[in-house]
Amino acid sequence: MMGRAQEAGALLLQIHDLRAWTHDRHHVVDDAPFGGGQGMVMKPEPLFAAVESLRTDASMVVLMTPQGRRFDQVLAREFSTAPHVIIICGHYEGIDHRVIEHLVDAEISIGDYVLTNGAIAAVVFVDAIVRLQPGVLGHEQSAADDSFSSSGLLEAPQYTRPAEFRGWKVPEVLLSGHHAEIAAWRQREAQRRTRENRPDLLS
Ligand code: JFT
Repeated sequence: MMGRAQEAGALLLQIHDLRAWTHDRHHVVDDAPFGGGQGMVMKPEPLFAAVESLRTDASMVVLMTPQGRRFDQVLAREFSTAPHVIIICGHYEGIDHRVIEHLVDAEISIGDYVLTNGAIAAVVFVDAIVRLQPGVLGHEQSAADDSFSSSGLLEAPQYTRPAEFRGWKVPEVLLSGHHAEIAAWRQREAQRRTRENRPDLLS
């Protein structure tokens, strides 16, 4: 989808190697944490140099981090209108906090589980934003998003042919052609599914 989006001129994705903004022989971007502790921390100098050389007046600087605000469709919509987003995605235990205090506009986490690096989270973040760019997806997108964000419910189950598979039948109402009954069935099933899988969406 990213390829299609770029061909359509909907956006431009550029990937940068932080080591390009180092000056030492070994292009070091990490160091041991002050105060001791496990693992390595990303040094501030290459990150400041990289972001300060890439940003414009219109840039939003995002840091993917497990300590960030939880990413959701509301945030995806917000970022989809930003003219320029710089995403910092490291792969050490953390980042020097001065980067967060003085360089980053938003700390974002894609969810409450632990990944090995921020680039994996960045792929999720970018995908959710790219599909919201005008001209990237057809009309199928807005309808699907609206049903999620405005009804606040999960989608009802869907079926396609055959009407019977291994003895398992598609619910009769979906074959009936009664649009009002189908709508009522989908509403009930959406509520049932939401109660079972995502009770947090109901409270
Ligand atoms: C993990 C991350 C997100 C998000 C950025 C950077 C290094 C590895 C790590 C592992 C354990 C504790 C850091 C990152 C994420 C998420 C994002 C980094 N690591 N601290 N993990 N889980 N949901 N977004 Cl830089």
